[in-house]
Amino acid sequence: MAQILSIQSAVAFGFAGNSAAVFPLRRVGMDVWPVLTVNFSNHTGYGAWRGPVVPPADVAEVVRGVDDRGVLSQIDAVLSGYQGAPDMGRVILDAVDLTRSRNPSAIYCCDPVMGDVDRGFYAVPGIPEFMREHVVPKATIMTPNLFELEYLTDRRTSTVGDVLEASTALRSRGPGTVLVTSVVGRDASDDVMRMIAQDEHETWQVETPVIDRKFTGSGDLTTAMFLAGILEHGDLGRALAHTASTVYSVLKRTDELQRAELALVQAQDELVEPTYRFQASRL
Ligand code: PXL
Repeated sequence: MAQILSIQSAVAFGFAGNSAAVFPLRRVGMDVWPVLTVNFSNHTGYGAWRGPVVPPADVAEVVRGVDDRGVLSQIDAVLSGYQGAPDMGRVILDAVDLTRSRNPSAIYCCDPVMGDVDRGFYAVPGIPEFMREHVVPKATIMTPNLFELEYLTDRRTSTVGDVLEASTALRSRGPGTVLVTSVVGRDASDDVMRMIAQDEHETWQVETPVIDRKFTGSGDLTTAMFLAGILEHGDLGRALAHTASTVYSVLKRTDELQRAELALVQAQDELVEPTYRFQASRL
């Protein structure tokens, strides 16, 4: 069973960060050890929230305590998402270094959570810059949405070809595998949402119908499912297709139930046997 050290936010109400990733990862058979970067009442998309950012030194202490148990060598992947504070990035990279010193084959999967086309940047200042300069070179897998990809590579994209070039540019700076999410059809029909996955050997694309509403936490769920697929069998096209199928099926169910937050509990079986199945095509 793969073991994942997942350093992300936690919310009491709703599903974002670790609160959107931990249960799905466990539901598909991954052994997750959550480390919390913030302990908020709810995700920040509500515009108001309460609760602390965990001081980065305290996050480091938790990781150090796990290391004291002598178990970091069992970790297959470090996963990071919403960071909360600019100096959290350094603590996370230190956790990656420590984990790799215990298990040199551990991978680092980074969702560079900083913004999206609808909200612009929502990460606090300093985080995007740190991601671009220091995190990109260390990551094994990165899962930017289109907005984040454009920032990280300092490129604008309008066609799928542009996205592929930007993804290649990102890969050349560090992460061997890149998953680009929220690629909306600008050069094809507008009612399609694409994800594109690329590594040194292959590029795959999958298309799903657009559901006309926003789902906070869907990116966190997407990264978690993609990482699970890569850890489980390592097949890029299969991981991409399964990610699209499970995430779309959960979102569809969430929409049908008219829930404000992801219907992760109600739709948990979709994570294993998705109702809607999409094939990935090789580009
Ligand atoms: O889905 C990204 C995310 C994670 N964690 C927290 C957030 C958000 C996005 O708003 O607020 C706390």
